[in-house]
Amino acid sequence: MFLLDVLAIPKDDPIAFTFFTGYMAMMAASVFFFFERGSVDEKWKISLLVSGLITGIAAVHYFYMRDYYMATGENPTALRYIDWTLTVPLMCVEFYLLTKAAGAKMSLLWKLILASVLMLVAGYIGEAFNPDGGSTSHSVMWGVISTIGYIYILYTAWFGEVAQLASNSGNPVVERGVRTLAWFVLVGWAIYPIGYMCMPGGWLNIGLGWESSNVDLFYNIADAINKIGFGLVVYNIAITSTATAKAQ
Ligand SMILES: *C/C=C(C)/C=C/C=C(C)/C=C/C1=C(C)CCCC1(C)C
Repeated sequence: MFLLDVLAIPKDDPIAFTFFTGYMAMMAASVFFFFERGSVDEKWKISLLVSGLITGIAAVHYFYMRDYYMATGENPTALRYIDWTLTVPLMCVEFYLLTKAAGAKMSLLWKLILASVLMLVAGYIGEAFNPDGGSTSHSVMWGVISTIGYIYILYTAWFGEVAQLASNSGNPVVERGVRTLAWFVLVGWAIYPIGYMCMPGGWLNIGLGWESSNVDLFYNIADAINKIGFGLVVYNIAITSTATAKAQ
């Protein structure tokens, strides 16, 4: 039964397909980031470790989420939010580590983590406690509260402390890298609220007349872009800075 399900993945079920490929991609990315720690300067090793932890934590959750989805056909909402509760704060740690040399304080990290917690707790209530059949008012209310946390992170990355520290760092590699990460937060992270609106009762679900939920399709694609992409940007900053330092 399970084997047949797995064999049927590519042709019948795009959501299952993305759970399967998401799992493999996250695992491969972790191996890459862990091994590449050996190619960068000492001070960048911790950033690559965090990149590998983000994709590694996601890989383990994808392993379980895929099985949960295959067995029940339902969204693995709790596993999804446990994953994000661990990985989004680690992405905040990446911002902190990149701007630390320019003077970032622990308070910056805590503010970003607090905003992530608001964003994720509200999102979880919006999804997990959405009444059967889907309530539009419930999902909109908690979606709006969640968006406050998201906008705070977005603002900090583009105009607030993170952006200011990066531009004061005097390191063009860090400045450009942090700007690229800010683009990920603006464009890549925006896929999540779009996915959220695909749940029963959500605006897109109603607007497009979908019978079922396509939430996981959006979340899986967004996770691959954001977790692996974010890690690759950090890797690029580390490897470029290492090469520049060696040339001097
Ligand atoms: C690796 C996981 C990441 C980067 C997850 C990011 C998640 C978000 C940016 C979620 C945002 C949401 C809103 C802005 C409103 C609706 C509820 C959420 C939680 C889907």
